[in-house]
Amino acid sequence: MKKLTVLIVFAIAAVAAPAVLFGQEVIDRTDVSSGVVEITVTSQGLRFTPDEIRVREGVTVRLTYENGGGGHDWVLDELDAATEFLRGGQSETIEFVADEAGTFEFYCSVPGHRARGMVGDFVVVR
Ligand SMILES: [Cu+2]
Repeated sequence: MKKLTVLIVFAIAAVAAPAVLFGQEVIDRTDVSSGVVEITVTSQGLRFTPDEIRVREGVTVRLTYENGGGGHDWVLDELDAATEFLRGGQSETIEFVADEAGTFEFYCSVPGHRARGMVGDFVVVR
């Protein structure tokens, strides 16, 4: 019986580990339908956390990118949003309007980083 419990714990850990290792984390602010939504994104290595951001169409997004290390930026082409290139420990707050519904990819524009997974989904819902 004890062996079975251990097995089950390992099975759960195996399923949950990728989400933890790869920073799969969602910020859902679709509860806010007007005004300003404040969101903070961090990065460690080549991973953004959260890597999924959900907001409602029409809100103003005040997004702070806190760079946890290395040289990176945070770019979202479809909504004309981008930080400057930031060094580790630097942060920048930008504001933009989520004026188009859809699922868009945000990414780091440093060569090679997007391809290596420094991306996330920015979801704008109606
Ligand atoms: Cu980067």
